[in-house]
Amino acid sequence: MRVMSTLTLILFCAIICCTVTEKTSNVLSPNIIIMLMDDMGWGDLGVFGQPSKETPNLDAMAAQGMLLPNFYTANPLCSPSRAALLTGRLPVRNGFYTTNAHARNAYTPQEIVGGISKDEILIPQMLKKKGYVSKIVGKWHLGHRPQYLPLEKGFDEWFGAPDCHFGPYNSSIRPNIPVYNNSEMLGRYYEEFKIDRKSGESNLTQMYLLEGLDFILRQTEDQRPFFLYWAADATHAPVYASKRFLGKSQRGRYGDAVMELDYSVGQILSLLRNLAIENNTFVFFTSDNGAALVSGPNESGSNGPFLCGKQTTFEGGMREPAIAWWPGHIEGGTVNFQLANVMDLFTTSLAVAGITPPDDRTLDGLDLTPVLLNCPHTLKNRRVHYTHLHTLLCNFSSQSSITVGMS
Ligand SMILES: [Ca+2]
Repeated sequence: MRVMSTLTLILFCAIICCTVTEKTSNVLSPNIIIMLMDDMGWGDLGVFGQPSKETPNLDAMAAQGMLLPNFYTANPLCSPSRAALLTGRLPVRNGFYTTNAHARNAYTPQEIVGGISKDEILIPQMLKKKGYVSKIVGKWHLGHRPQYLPLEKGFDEWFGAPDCHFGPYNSSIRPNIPVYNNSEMLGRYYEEFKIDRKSGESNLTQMYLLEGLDFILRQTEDQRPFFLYWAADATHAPVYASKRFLGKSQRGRYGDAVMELDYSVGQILSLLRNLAIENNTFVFFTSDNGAALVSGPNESGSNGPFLCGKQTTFEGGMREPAIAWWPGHIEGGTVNFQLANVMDLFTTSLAVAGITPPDDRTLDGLDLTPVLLNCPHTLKNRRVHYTHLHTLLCNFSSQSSITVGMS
């Protein structure tokens, strides 16, 4: 296995942390980390009221940063949500807008041939203007054919898979989903990358954690600003966790997966502090869509008080847990009820990096930095309307009060 062991990485950290701290003041552009969970619900975090209170690291992240209770996805399904986040554009603009039932672009298992358009501009492509190095760790889901893969869309590194970890499949016509390191296919889920469907045991989250930590370390040592898109998928059915976490949660296997992701978030934030780059790293935590009640009680999370979940445009499908963290810039322990959206992460990331957004297209995301950096400031004049077919339509120019409609 190419992924280094936890002990090796800790030793590695201890050695280089001492050497990089003095250098990091030369890095002016803030690093950006977006942690995107898969099918994690608004109600899965202790800070949002989860009674089990098994997310101490995320709760601490919120205490040190800003909680955004009114944060939404652009579509209650993996692919269009991720496309909207990375392009800053509505699903109906970026081409990822249909549903599982229609499945033209919105969902990309092996049989689907579509993918992200070459004309769409993604966050890492823009960040290159200022010398950022970008890595995606985990699930891509914007097309599995070579021309659609992450390294074709601005990412410099990738460790993860193009699709969901569904399976196992045993057909030569429908093989298991591959796992890549950059452009090299390392193996497949259920084969070289084990997921035990019976026990739920898998080391994938640990691998994704170590890949993220290793990337942060290397870029810090090289004094290069970085963008880490950490897209772990343990809370997507079939949910999984490593042996250390299995059986530990009061909430069953799904809770075990949440606990391991929470632990991983804590490890990443701790590394930023140990490297003394926490004041120069903007971190945002959220999920791609609401908890997947369609996956059944043992493999789905909680949407708190909100109705329904994934694959619906009710609140439970659209509203996401969201925490912004940037010590020294975002005031700790703040809560802002700004109506916000995953598309804002495109515009906000560019603002954090000091990059002008592209002017040759309509962008639907807003720059949230006035909200994040000047709480309790809020942006006005935003309307959000959800319509049928899992499509989010927005009008940001209206002078009307905020309205939220569901169908
Ligand atoms: Ca998802």
